[in-house]
Amino acid sequence: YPAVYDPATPAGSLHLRAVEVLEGNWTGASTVPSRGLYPHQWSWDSAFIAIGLRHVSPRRAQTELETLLDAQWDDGRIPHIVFNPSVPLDAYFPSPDFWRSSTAGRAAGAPRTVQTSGIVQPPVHALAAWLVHCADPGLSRARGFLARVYPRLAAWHRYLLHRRDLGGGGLVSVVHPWEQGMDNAPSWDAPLSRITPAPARSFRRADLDHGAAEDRPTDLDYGRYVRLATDYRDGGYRDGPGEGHGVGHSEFAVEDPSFNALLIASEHALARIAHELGATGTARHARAARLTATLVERLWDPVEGLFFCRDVRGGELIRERGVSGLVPLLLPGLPREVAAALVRTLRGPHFGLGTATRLAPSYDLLGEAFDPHRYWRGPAWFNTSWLLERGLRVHGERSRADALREAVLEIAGTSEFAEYVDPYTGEACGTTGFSWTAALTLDLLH
Ligand code: 9YW
Repeated sequence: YPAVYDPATPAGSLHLRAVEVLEGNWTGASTVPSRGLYPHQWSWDSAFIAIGLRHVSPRRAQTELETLLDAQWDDGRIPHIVFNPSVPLDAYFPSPDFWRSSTAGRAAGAPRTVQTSGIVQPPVHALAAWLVHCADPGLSRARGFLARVYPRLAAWHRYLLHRRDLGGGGLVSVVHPWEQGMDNAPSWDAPLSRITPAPARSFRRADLDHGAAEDRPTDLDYGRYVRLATDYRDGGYRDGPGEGHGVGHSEFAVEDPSFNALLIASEHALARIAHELGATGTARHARAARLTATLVERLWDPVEGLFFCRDVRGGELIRERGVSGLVPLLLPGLPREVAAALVRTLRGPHFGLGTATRLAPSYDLLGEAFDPHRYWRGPAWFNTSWLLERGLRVHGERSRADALREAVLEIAGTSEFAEYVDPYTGEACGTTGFSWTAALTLDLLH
């Protein structure tokens, strides 16, 4: 296939190339994010992958989600990684012998037959399940797809809302930067600075075998990631006293706008799923509306026109401008003035969409920590662009949504479906042949 995306060639070739990426990354029961760097199944990757895969094979898209849900813990958590037992232990760090899910996670109900991590990732799954169903309702009904996944997704949301409300204000907290999915975002710098890093020699990073060191998190970041994960594991992956309200054990607890917005979007999807299965779904829509109000109350800054993370330990908003603060645009129930302000911020000097950039950067272009190549500290990612495209459309910003869609399709093609790109030039960073980039390209082509 052509090495460079040529807008003159039919969109079909982009479609074929995206399908080839997903074929190449399919293992028989799920899709790896990328062959070299990420050789297992990742939670929110699988949700985005299923959203694209549904246009190619609704059956495989269902399987993708079912495989992930088969690794769900009894307490309802969906682990952030499901390990492939045929991959050598040293291919990815932290490996199953670090997480020790089947022993350390016993009390929390980790599965016995499959090895997983013990932390979570953003809850995009109910949204994905609903979209997968919609791609082929006949097949979905024939296989009882929604009836099987609904109780699991409901348990997942229950876990988050009951065990992870560490701030006690109704929102979910993450206890590790990996849980939020934007691993080294500058928003984590302040809460992470309190964490004593694990000694560099106590672990071996496998990511540097595949990615350029200057595109990846630093060793100091990794030392802190390892410390937090070790402490969580050694505490049996317990989340806190009693029902989980209050700060609990974790030294790191942050309410993140993107994580919570995705939960709310998924709660709306769960309401639709409930309705399809014969219930009303009204209670779930009402809960999603209440959560939207809580999100605005706790994390919205009207002066900045942006949502910020809340450091539950320190009790304050973390005033770093990240793409995570724009993701709530996805929510249909957002107050009109909040949505309008988010669109202005997206186009303004800090994110520059439509002027300085064509895809939103992961972090403030004017921020002190901005680095156009380093992972979540500046580069543009395709999943966040997909979420913002949806958000613009939901709030009636049709021409801006169209422009963002065009940019995603073009840059996904020219970058060989990169993991992330320089937000100014579109130059590929990280790995190429990245599954969610290919999957979300397919979704936007349909
Ligand atoms: C890592 C798999 C994952 C994504 C995360 C991303 C990265 C893993 O890759 O984390 O080793 O750094 O930050 O969002 O799910 O694609």
